[in-house]
Amino acid sequence: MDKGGTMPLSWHRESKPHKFCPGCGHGLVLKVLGELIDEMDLRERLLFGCDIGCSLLAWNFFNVDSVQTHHGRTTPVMVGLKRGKPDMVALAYMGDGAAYAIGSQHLVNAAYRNENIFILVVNNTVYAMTGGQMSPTTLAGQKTETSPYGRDTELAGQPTRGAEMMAAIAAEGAYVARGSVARMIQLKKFMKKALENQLAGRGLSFLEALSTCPTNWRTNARETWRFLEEDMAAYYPLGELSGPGKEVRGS
Ligand SMILES: Cc1ncc(C[n+]2csc(CCOP(=O)(O)OP(=O)(O)O)c2C)c(N)n1
Ligand code: SF4
Ligand SMILES: [Mg+2]
Repeated sequence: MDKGGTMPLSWHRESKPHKFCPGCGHGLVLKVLGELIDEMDLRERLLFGCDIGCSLLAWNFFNVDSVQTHHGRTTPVMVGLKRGKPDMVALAYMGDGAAYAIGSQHLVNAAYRNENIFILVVNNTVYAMTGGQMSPTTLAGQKTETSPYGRDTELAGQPTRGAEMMAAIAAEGAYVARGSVARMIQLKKFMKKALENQLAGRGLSFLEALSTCPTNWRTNARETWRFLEEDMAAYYPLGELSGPGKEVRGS
């Protein structure tokens, strides 16, 4: 601030208001990422790939090189960019629908090949951008636009535990964790370790962030947070699943 209390002009040029709904978790995940871009001096090195879904609202949010692709294809696009530009830090940012439905083959192949990229999945249990349809991570019994009586696991199967799937495939050196926007300090620690893993050239880094979508959940603030902290965290335990010095699950 200058003495008159106004912001320097450069701040106005470099920051933008976000476009997420009030109470959305995407903004919290990106806040952590933004802090780490500055703290780890990544602004000139980061390749930010975002997917289709509400994640794409971040495509001009950071002053870094960015690219947007469709439904989980952000993973192979970032693999290609990283192979071509190994000194850059490649981040594929996507939702649960993109990652675990149409893009799941790319996750599996990236894990088997231990690609040296960072995949960050924001799990809000729905296809949010298109109006809140059931996604692979919709909880058993959870009501959505396409499961108005609640997810029937006899018909739709059990919700996908993506971090567990990735940890089961992950090679030596891969980093796999699950955090939550309800635990910002832990989320930042996990995200930093994921970025450090790539910088050390150890291979795949995968972080799932449990997140909120009050617009499609149709929840007030109290029920939004309760669903995140109780229902989601019970089925999707927080912690590190793979990697050096991992924290005990559920901590
Ligand atoms: C091939 C293809 N199928 C479907 C769509 C429609 N579509 C756009 S965003 C979206 C939902 C994305 O959900 P998710 O990945 O969980 O991200 P969120 O919006 O929840 O953050 C869908 C189904 C599309 N754009 N392309
Ligand atoms: S629809 Fe849901 S995920 Fe998308 S911006 Fe709104 S609250 Fe966030
Ligand atoms: Mg989603």
